[in-house]
Amino acid sequence: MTRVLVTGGAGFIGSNFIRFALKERSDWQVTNFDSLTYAGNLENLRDVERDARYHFVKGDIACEKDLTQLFSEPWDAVVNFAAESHVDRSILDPMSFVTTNILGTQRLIDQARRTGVDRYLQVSTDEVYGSLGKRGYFHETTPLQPNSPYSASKASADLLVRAAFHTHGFPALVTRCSNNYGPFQFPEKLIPLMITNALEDKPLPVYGDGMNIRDWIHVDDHSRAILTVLERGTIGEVYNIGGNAERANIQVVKAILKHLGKSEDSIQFVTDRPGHDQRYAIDSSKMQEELGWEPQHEFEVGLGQTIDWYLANRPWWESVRSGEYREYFERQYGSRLA
Ligand code: NAD
Ligand code: TDX
Repeated sequence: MTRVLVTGGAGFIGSNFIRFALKERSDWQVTNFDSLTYAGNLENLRDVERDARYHFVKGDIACEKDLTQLFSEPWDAVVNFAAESHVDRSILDPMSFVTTNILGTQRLIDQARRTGVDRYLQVSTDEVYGSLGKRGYFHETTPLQPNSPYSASKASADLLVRAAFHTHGFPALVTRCSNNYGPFQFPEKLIPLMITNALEDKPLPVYGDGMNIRDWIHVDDHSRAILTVLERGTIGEVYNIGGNAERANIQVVKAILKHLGKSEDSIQFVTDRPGHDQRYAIDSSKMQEELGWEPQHEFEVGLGQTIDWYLANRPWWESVRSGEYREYFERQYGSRLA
């Protein structure tokens, strides 16, 4: 059995990866270590919780005591998804991003080095490269120029991982992926926020002029890329992962409304996000040429399926949209929406 530790596995992408890995690798035993923040939800893994090869441990990657306990037995591989992941929250409250994304990553590296792992994969983001103008792409060699507290904390983590590799020969890999979409994404991110607001006949808050561009990738394609890099990537390397689907935000919002048969009158242009990155676009040719991976989901098809998933899973998003989420939503949009 290969013992794999997945941190942050109760979130959107981590839960998708765990489900995928258990299906694809019958000789894997997967432990999900997650502190269950507002974004962590064990409902996301209801279908695998009875699988004898799956275990859940509640704990915090920034807590030395939790990690010492977790690493009392060695792991073959570690995949670090655990993070504060939302840019707008990092603008309101950067400290939790520093604690989890930077301190937590270094603590994980230290424990993994101390006990010895075969491979450690750091799940990073294209946002570490900053923002593009109309032309060009992010390559693995593009300088890091993060613009938000979130992306600065992710870039810091990438540099700590790089330093561990160069200094100690730590067997690390880094992936940098573009914007994910798909089932179980917390409805604070653009696509699920717009779908759920539309379903509740609420305003759809589009930042600025809606012309900022993101490169969208289906979460299933991201999970497959992570498994590929973990197993076959070259230690010490960075891999960009993109969806080849650049769309302006307003296009995405209109496509959602069209799929739901709703009027565009609910779109409300609101005050822009401070420091809002204009465009992200990923060159993932290294993934294709070296590892034979490429995205398989066509954006408009995947978006339609995702909308249908939210239509069919109303209890899931209604429950996560309660409590703390409402407080956040008020802070975020209270002064922006008329
Ligand atoms: P998410 O916010 O849905 O999930 C994060 C998970 O980490 C949650 O389950 C949360 O409980 C857990 N967590 C947070 N702090 C923790 C801590 N201190 N200790 C243990 N667990 C903790 O995020 P996501 O969208 O699934 O993103 C997962 C990873 O992928 C992140 O590292 C993110 O930076 C990266 N990423 C995300 C995207 C995207 O589009 N969502 C794109 C590229 C990269
Ligand atoms: O209400 C909104 N209105 C709006 O116009 C929200 C929430 C977002 N937006 C815009 C901002 C961005 O241009 O939509 C775009 C996408 O926003 P987010 O979903 O917040 O994603 P982004 O800021 O691009 O970051 C995402 O991709 C990279 C993830 O949240 C990160 O975790 C990942 O690393």
